Amino acid sequence: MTELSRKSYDRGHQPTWCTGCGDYGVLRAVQEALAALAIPPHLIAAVSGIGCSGRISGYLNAYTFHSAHGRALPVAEGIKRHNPELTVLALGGDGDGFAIGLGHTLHAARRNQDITYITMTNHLYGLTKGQASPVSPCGFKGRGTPHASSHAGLNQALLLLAAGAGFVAQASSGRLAELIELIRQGIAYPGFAYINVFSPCVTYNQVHTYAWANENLHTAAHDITDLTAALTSVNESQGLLTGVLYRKQ
Ligand SMILES: Cc1ncc(C[n+]2csc(CCOP(=O)(O)OP(=O)(O)O)c2C)c(N)n1
Ligand code: SF4
Repeated sequence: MTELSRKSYDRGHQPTWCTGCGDYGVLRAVQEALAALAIPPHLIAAVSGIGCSGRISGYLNAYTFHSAHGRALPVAEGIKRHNPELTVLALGGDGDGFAIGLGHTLHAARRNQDITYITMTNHLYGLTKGQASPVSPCGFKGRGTPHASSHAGLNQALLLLAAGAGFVAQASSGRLAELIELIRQGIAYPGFAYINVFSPCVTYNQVHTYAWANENLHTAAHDITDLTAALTSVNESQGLLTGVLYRKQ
């Protein structure tokens, strides 16, 4: 049997993401995590939504499906239901999963199928050139939102915890080793696993940069088996925590 390495999950297509985009780190981390788990590519299905982040499915060597905007999860759920032996990943942007796809996100967490859902959060709509997303904080000015967002941003981890996700984690795409390990744990978790990655858009977002992530994200220190503790610290930190935030026993 050939040994699996990161390259085993590389389809050989050159990504079209801007130089420095955080999504490169996510692609690399997914490939490394799959290699660490030694899951053969023919036993993996990766489904993405639409957005810059949605291109990730085209770069992975596995069965992949580039679905419609906000619809990665229902496609992933259907695949898992009919092919339970597959390792199923769903991937997309914060707009994909928390604007048009929010209903699917919450219900997928509630249904707790064994799927790993990874969001690449750049706090805006990258593909359509920088409009605010539901995760953009109040006051955020994007190219398509020049008068600033007038609403508070959603706390993604808090929503997923409340909806019943069994595994919730957050990471920065700039910290590769931690990201690989969290994705590895999420895929290995036997239930719905959510990993939110702060993945900077270097072209349209001059606020949520790699430096912003280093300054503002702190490692979670609560008991990750205690849902009440997780809800409290994720709420009080406004979601700016990294590491495993909750793991249902
Ligand atoms: C049904 C539908 N509505 C709107 C669009 C236009 N659209 C394409 S990508 C996108 C948002 C992308 O933002 P996000 O999901 O955060 O991904 P990113 O590009 O930032 O990675 C939108 C609104 C679409 N493709 N399909
Ligand atoms: S526009 Fe932003 S999100 Fe899209 S590829 Fe470029 S840096 Fe990445």
